[in-house]
Amino acid sequence: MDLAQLTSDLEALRARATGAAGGAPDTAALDAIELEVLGKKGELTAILRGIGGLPAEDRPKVGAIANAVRGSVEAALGEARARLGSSELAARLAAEAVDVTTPGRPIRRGSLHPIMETAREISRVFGQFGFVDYEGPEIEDDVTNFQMLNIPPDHPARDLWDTLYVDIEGGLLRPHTSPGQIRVMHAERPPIRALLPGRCFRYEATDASHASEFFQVEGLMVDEGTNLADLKGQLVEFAHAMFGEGTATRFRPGYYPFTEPSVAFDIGCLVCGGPGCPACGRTGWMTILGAGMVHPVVLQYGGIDPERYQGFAFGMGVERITMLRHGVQDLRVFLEGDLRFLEQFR
Ligand code: 2NL
Repeated sequence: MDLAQLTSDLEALRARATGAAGGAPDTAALDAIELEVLGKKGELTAILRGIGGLPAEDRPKVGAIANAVRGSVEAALGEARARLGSSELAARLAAEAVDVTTPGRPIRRGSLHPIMETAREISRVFGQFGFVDYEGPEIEDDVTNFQMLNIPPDHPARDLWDTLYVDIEGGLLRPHTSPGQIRVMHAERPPIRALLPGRCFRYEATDASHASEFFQVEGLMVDEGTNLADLKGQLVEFAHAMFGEGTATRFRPGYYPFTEPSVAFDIGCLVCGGPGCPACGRTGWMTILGAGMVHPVVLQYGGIDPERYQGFAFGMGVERITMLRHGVQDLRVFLEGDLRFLEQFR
């Protein structure tokens, strides 16, 4: 190996490597050239291995040429990198561009079940009269559910509710929300305006108007001098808010063991507006709730002095109210979770 041969090899490498850098299609090709030519195991290193066979005075000359070759190749690579890098960035920006004017994909939103929607509307209307929502437990005890509501163990009124009992001593699934109001009376001092929405349970054969699970909303107002006219006034306002201002109303005698006197509250039939209709049994009236003045004994059980305070209470089935509002004939559709039905209420 002599000086002339090494020099020409180095010059040939410079020409080939700078030419390759100039013609490289992308930056990955430049990385490959850099490794092949300038890398630890690259061609430049391979040529310089021949330096050992040269006379000592020639070695620095070859070293100087080798450094110059390295410099030219690095410069050519750097120049090509700058050129290719910016066109690659431009290509990537073009390929990955987002069209911000494309319409968005709609998000499927859930909606309230019609029963819950009605329960909230009832709460909203009575909320305007100052009633506040409360909750009671779904598993109740016999004392709160029956005895404190003036329904003793042998009272025939117990036949009105076919109660489901659970495996807890004295425990049952509440068949109405009234025991929750007993709990409100124990927890609060008058004046009380409590609304109690909640799920109730009865041993029931399911048909178009009965289910073993259903919702009630119950109201309780206790204050000095609360009377039947207060009850009637609020129920009429409620009926107008719920079913329309022009809705006819009727207040008539009823019976519950925990109220005295007790009333049934009707609205004019929404289907026929008069006699001769199957929806209201041809009477022109549909009962929407039961109510009455809280029995003095029940006030006493609630820890309230009936000589000083009086109260009214009312209770309604949310399924029934929802059926009347939306013209639904069979309450089983509320339990089935069929989206074709439920999506109509979105
Ligand atoms: C109905 C009738 C009613 C009550 C519920 C009540 C609660 C207490 C005291 C007195 Cl703590 N009364 N609640 C009163 C009358 C009627 O519900 O048919 N509900 C579906």
